[in-house]
Amino acid sequence: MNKNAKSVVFSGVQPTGNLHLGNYLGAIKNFVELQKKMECIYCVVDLHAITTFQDPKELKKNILDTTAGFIACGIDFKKSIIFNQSSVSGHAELAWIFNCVSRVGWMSRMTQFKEKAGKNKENASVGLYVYPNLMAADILLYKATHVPVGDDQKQHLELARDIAQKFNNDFKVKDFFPIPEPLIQKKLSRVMSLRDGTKKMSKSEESDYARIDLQDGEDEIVKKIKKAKTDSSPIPSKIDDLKNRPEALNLLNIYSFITDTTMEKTLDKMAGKDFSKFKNELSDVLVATVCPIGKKIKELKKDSKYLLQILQEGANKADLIAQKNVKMVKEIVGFITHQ
Ligand code: AQP
Repeated sequence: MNKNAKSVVFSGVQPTGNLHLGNYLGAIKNFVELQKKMECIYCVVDLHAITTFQDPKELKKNILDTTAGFIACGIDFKKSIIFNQSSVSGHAELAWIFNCVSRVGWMSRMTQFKEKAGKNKENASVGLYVYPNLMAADILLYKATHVPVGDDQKQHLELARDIAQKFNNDFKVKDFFPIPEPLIQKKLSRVMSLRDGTKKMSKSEESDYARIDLQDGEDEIVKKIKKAKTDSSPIPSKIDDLKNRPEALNLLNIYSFITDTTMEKTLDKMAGKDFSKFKNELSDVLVATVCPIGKKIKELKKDSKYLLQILQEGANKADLIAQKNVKMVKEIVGFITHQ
């Protein structure tokens, strides 16, 4: 990375449903930490959301709920910029230019498209296919240098790096776009589904029992953890013995991460116990972490005017940076720009 580039953090969350434990531990917790030391821009990525059909009324509600989630988790809108993506036109403009920089071969390697499109690829939206180019535009529109994401977004971020590099090379503008660095939680990069430890916890998973929503109350959390899939063996004493036990590994990982201990220490404490005892302790730490956030989200949701005002102010600030950078990009590309 160019050593002179100013550190700027950008990340986004799709308003496609309720925020869950995976979003929080994998990404948003890191957003909160980063605002202590860097300039941060956090976006509710509604343009990404419509790559799969969203009911318009539901989408509006989800944009506000995600904004409430950001604030309830600890993002300070006075320090960091919070806004919704579609209110800054630079995202769509730069995405088009990147559609022309990015290569079809690069797109066809993206595993998330294959997973989300499923068997019926012909019927997936074109937007879903070029989604990673829009994500590159989101980041590079602000010349962001650091991107906190969950491990599932690593491949998209590599593509953003390739696009930045190709743009700089093609147009001979060395260092114009920084090459953004992913910031992925080392200890817990991917929270897995409570029903299937080989799949990530996700908003779009049909079963509610697959995830802990940040708005779940104590009873729901206890019930979901009780029902979480495990196996019949007791908790082992060695990490290696968790190799073929994805559900057990996931629950122990979540516990270790939230209690800020190493997996070794967790296993020292829990080895030999059966899962029902461990699940009680896991529920306790989850209730203590999640319920205060959920309570705050519910309070904030009552005041949509307040949330709209935060988004409006954030959009104004983001747009100032975006317009300046889009103008420069247009000039580099050879477009005629006007005052
Ligand atoms: N299970 C997860 N573990 C760790 N990190 C996760 N993230 C999402 N799920 C997990 C991270 O959260 C940020 C926001 O993700 P997103 O909502 O914009 O998109 P997504 O990854 O597609 O999330 P979902 O929940 O799976 O949504 P749907 O079901 O709508 O596709 C990202 O940084 C992501 O890595």
